[in-house]
Order: sequence, then C-alpha cells, then structure tokens
Amino acid sequence: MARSFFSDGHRLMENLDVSRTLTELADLLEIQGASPFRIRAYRNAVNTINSLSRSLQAMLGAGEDLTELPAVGDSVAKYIAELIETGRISRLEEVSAEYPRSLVQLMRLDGVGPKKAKKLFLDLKVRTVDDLEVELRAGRVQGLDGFGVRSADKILRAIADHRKHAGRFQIHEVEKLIAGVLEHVHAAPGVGRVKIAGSLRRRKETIGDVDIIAEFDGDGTAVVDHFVAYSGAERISGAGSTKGSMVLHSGLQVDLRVIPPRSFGAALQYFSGSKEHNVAMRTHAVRQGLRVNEWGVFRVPDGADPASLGKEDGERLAGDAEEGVYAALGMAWVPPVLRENRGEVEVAIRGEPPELVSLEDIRGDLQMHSTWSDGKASIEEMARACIARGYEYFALTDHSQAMAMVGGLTPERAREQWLEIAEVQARLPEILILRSVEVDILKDGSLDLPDDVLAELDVVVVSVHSLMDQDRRTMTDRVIRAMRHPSVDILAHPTGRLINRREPFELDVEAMLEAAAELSVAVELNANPNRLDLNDLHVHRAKELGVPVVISTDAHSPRGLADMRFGVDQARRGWLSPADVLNTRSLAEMKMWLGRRG
Ligand code: DGT
Ligand code: CA
Ligand code: CA
Ligand code: ZN
Repeated sequence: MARSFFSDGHRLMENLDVSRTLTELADLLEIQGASPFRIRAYRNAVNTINSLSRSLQAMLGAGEDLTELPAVGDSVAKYIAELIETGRISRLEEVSAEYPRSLVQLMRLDGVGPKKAKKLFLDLKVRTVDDLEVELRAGRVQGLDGFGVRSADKILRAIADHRKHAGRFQIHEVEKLIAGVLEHVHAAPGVGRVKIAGSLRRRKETIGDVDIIAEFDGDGTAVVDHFVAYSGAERISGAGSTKGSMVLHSGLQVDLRVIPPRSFGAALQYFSGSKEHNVAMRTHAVRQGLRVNEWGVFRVPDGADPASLGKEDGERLAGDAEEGVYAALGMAWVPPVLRENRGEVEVAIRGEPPELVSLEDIRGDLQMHSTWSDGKASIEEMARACIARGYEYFALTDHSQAMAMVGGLTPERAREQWLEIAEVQARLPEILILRSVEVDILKDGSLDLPDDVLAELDVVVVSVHSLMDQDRRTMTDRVIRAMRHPSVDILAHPTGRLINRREPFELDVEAMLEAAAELSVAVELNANPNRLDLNDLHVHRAKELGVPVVISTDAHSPRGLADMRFGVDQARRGWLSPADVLNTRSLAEMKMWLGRRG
C-alpha cells in the first residue's frame, strides 16, 4: 500500500467512515440549498460505497481509479481521497462554516427535514437537538412559518426517540467496523483465544459498545497497549493492565479485557451478558452454595461469609471453558442469543435447550425486488443468485401500482412480468420462481391490485407503505382487514419501523397476531438489518400463537440476499425452531401451505 494514504502515521479509514462523512456533506448541502442533482449524486455514491466489498483505502493505496466505481464521479473521488489522506474534507468544512454540522442531526428528526432545519437555524439560531427542545418548550417554534402546534408535538416526540437511539450502532455497521479490530487483537504477541462478548455476541439489533476478551497469561499491559495503538482509533478512553477502551472514528467504543487462561470461559460468560441473565445465574448458583463471577465458579467454603471472600476464594469448579461454567451450575449451555432472562435460565436448569433455527435450514426467500420496480437486478440475476445460495424456491415480490415513484406494477405490467418469469423459469428449472407482488395495503385496508390479479399469484405479500401516522385503532383495523382478504399469504414488515430512524407505527401487534392465527396468514421477519421487523419479542409471541414466521430479505440486489443471516439471528433471539419458520419447508411442503385454503 502506498504510504501517502497513511500520511499522519497510520490512519485507518473504513468504508463506513467515508460513507458517513459523504452523507453528512450531502445533508449539509441540502440544508444550504445546493443543486438536488449534486446531492443525489453524492447519495448514489454512498450507496455504492455501502455495497462495496473492498476497502477504499486499499484501492487508493493500490493506485486504483475510484471513478470506475458505479456512481462515483470526479468530485466524489476527490473528496474520498482527501478524507482518507487527511482525515477531513475541506468542502465539508467550508459548508459547515455557514451551517454547523450539528444541523445534520436536526434534519434527521422525523418531521424536520432540510428546509425546516435551515429555518430553525436562521430564525431561532437552533444548532443542536438540545437547542431545538428548548425552543419547542418555550413555544417559539410553533409560531414559525410552516410549523404549527401539531408539527411541534411531532418533533418533540421525534426528539424523545432520537435520545433513545443516540449512541447505539446497528449490528451490520458494527460488524464492518470490528473486523479490522479483531484481526489487530489476534496479532498481539502472546495472545491465545480472542472472543467477542456483550450484545454483539447476543446478536442484538443495536450495539452500545463492543466487548472483546483476549486470553493472555501474565501482566496484560503490553496487550492493552497494542490494542489501543490500533490505526482506526480516534481516541483512547482507558488503558491499564487488564482493560483497554478506545473510540473508533465512527464513534463506536470498543472495550478489551485481558484474561488469564484459567478464567477465560468465565469471563466470556460474564461479559457476554446480558446483565439480567447473569443476575439470574448468580441467584441459581447461590442456592447451591456456589459462587460465579468473571473468574470462575467456586464452592463457598463452609461457614464463610460470601461477602468477605476474595474473587477466587473457595474450591474452583470451572472457569477455563464456558460450557464448564454452565455445567458446574447444573445447567445446559445457553446459546448467547437467548441470554436475556426470558426463561432461558429455567430451561437450561431443566436441561432442555430449545432447538433453534439456523441459516442452513432456510430453503427459500419470499420477498425480493427486481428492476421491474425498485430492485437493481433482473429476474434472471436474482434467480441465479438464489440458486447460488442453494434455495429450492423464491418469490419475486415487486411493488404494486400505489408505489408509482418506484414503478410499482399495474395489472398490465404484472401480466407482462409473468411472461418474463416464465421464460426465466424455463431456462432455470433447478429453482421454482413463485409469482408474487408486495401489494400495498391502502388507506382503508383494501388491496392495491384487483382480485383477479391476486388470484393468479402464487404468493400474496401485503404491506403498509403510506399513511403511517394513522392512530392505533385505524391502523390495526386497516391491517387486519387486509389480512382477511382470502388471497393474502404474508404480512410483510408488519410495524414499518426503521431501526434508529423511524419508530414502528401504531399497530396493536397482539391483535394482528391473533388475526393471523385465525386467518392462517404468515407474518414476516424482515431480515434487512435496517428493519428486523417483527422484532424478537413479537416473533416469540407469533410462535406462541402458532403463527408461521417467514424470514425474508426484501433484497433489492443479489447482495441483499445475504442479509438472511441477520433475520435468522433475530428469529433465534425469538426462540424460533425450524418448524416455526415457513421458509424452512421443502418445496413440496411449501406448495401445500400455499394451497392451504383449497
Ligand atoms: P450494549 O453494550 O449496551 O449493547 O450491551 P452489553 O450487553 O454489551 O452491555 P455492556 O457493554 O455494558 O456490558 C457487557 C456485559 O458485561 C454485559 O452484557 C454483562 C456484563 N456486565 C456489565 N455490567 C454488569 C453488572 O453490573 N453486573 C453483571 N452481572 N454483569 C455486568
Ligand atoms: Ca457492549
Ligand atoms: Ca462494554
Ligand atoms: Zn415493503
């Protein structure tokens, strides 16, 4: 790699850092009122970067021309090179001299947008979310042109949501940011086992910080020093002999604990959490005269006061391996995805861990888009990608006509599409292409395509994309009415949430699931890591009610099909076994289910 791209020593720039900075630039330019074409160009470049499998920094280091990437023009390529070389983009700093960077947070609030952010700044000098809250509470926003009482209330709610999410990263972002860190930890001299713990190991949808544990015999200072010298660190927030913490450029914090071999399994267990799971385990240990902590499992000596014992006092029963920790407490090993104190401790004491669905069980994908609506690939490309994943079937679910801006299918275009499906199917007999549409649920619960078209589809997927601010009663009635249509098979992304960006709409999920059970409609667990909708608790409830869950990627390109694993992780967090998931069924069984209403 050419030196010039590490001009300040060893600055590591992840693709995600680049795409976030470009997004910030696009957002600020939008506030400033720059040309929409230019802004669109930057956002398209961000999409390219987000789906890139290679590091931009490495590409530049190898002398590659970034303008050869789709949607990356000369100016974006220049910005990327500048950012990677110097850690900044001067254009961004120019714009932010006029409009502060913190305004970007404002315009991401539901109900604000670039024009309102600009007005708030120019008229009321609002720079930050905190400023905005002060102005709202003082009643000074309500009087501004284009605002009003209702919109002010909406923004206050959006601020509360924003606070809830602040500082949490989505799991797929964290995975990208942490790969280099793990490699770096493995390279520390003398280090043995290295494991991810915390919420990332439990596969939570969002991650506060990353917890890594590394096995090392002796004083850990050198390991910690090596850790915090990582080239992607923005700053070091702590470094001692057993623990180091650093914050990456993206703002993600990473903690490392250095653990001696005899305690590695106990530390892995402890730092994997959740805290609630650990508390329940500790209570169970105490009942048996045992003590569990990050050092091991110990027998409390007769007559000893547990409060006065040192960390490793008493007979050591386990510690080097996590399985041993659970075994010493008379428990079956608990898969990390279940460790939320939702009944898993009791189950593991009885020794009956549930069978959980895994990626290998998935035999098809029941939601994806092609160039017939807003997808990026042809039907044949999507089909071949599904074959490459070993699937037996898939459903092609382009949007319906209400989604006119993305070319949603009219009845006429749906029929044209079926001709192309038939052609592709004839060429690719190794997979079954199910004719489908992701049909919009209209305002009153009616469906966006006529009955005769719906009747000719193999699978009917329905979902809400409009009027998401209806009240709970109206929305619940709307969704259940749609599910009552005799052609409907699957309710897709049932709550409409976008993680960290849009709250679920008002829907009585319990009532919806009861209706699904009664009507024999399946519910989707959308595997896109921005959605993961339904969430873990809801899919667990679906299981209890006997509602089949479909894990679908909603892919808009062949790459999107790989998101399936995020959906599977979420399903596992909801305790789903293969039998609870519709798309683990064989082709023959799937056909039977689709024909269930005769
Ligand atoms: P996060 O980072 O907010 O996504 O969630 P976690 O679960 O990774 O939480 P974190 O990073 O604060 O701590 C990592 C693990 O360490 C946590 O899951 C359980 C363990 N832990 C932390 N504090 C305590 C505590 O006070 N008591 C117990 N029993 N365990 C704790
Ligand atoms: Ca954590
Ligand atoms: Ca932590
Ligand atoms: Zn959709």
